[in-house]
Amino acid sequence: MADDPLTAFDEKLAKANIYGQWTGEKLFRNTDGPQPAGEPCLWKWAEVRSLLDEAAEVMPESQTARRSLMFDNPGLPRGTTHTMAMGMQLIRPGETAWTHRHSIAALRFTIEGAANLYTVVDGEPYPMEDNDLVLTPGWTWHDHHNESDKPAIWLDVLDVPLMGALNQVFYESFGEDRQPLADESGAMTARLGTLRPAWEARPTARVAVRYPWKDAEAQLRRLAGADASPYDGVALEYVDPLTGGPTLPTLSCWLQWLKPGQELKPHRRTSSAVCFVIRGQGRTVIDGTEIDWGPRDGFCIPNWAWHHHMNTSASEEAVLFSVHDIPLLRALGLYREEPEDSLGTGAPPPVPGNIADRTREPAAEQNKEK
Ligand code: 1HN
Repeated sequence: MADDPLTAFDEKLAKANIYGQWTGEKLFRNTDGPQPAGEPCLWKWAEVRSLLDEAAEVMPESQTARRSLMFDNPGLPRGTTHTMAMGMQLIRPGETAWTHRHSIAALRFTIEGAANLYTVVDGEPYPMEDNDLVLTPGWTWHDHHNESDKPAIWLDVLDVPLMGALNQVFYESFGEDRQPLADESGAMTARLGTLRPAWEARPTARVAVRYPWKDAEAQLRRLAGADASPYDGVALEYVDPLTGGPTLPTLSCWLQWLKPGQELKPHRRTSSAVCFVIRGQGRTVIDGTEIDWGPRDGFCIPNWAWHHHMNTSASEEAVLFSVHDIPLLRALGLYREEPEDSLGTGAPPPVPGNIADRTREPAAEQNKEK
């Protein structure tokens, strides 16, 4: 028994599986806001590309899973950021990555695509040509098929670490390689329908699953050069055309355009991001770490880390694809930015100082400041 009565009492509480909130430690250690989770990291295309070829040799069948090389942040127990996992997947000509579904939401950004490379999502085939974005929302059946004559590669981004942390991972295999197509003819007319079977309890597929590059690029060309955000440059968010909201309940996808030589201003947001370089050369400085990127490299920006992008080429534009866990945070009222709310989200201003210090101040002292 400790001599000090409070320490003795704390020991007594522990035996009853109780602790006094005053001991603090277990609830929150840091009262100065979030510490960025994980490290800023870069995955170079040349290395990943050669590892993908090697994966195709040592793993000739896709087996029960996917031939996806997942980018692992060495500063985290799992994931590329604390909420998202990014990887690159290769399927060989004639291969199928067979049908399954999971509560995890995912998206694919096509790196080396073809007209007859496609993902089937709840019975609808969606072609994956270069730079097309295809969503596989949580709990949708999906399988990938490469009916072209060359290997196909795409970027996978999923909310795996988030679903893991919430202990919400459900997984089901369809039991066959291919799911039946809704349209028996198999015509690849990626559905952009505004009518659905009313007798089905809920929509079987979201209206927007595929975002063709030709539309995205046209929009980028239209807005390139606009006097846009000093922090994000010309940043375009992919939206669900029905709701105007983000692509997925947890994840939002962006395209960013940086003019030659452009350097953006540093800021930080409570969200984290994973980025893929569509074209160009540049540098992103993340909490003092310099990440020098080129075409098809991937990198990550931990949450609440100060960062800014620059296009280091004096003559070429740079275009980034990125995925942010902003919708998740907005839904919970947790989205914030410093030094200002550049997205117009109405995010609360940053709270300076230390909660613990303030709660220890006598009430009279606090009142004097007001
Ligand atoms: C998954 O289902 C796919 O469907 C790719 O292609 C990568 C990584 C973790 C968990 C599920 C796919 C994945 C994955």
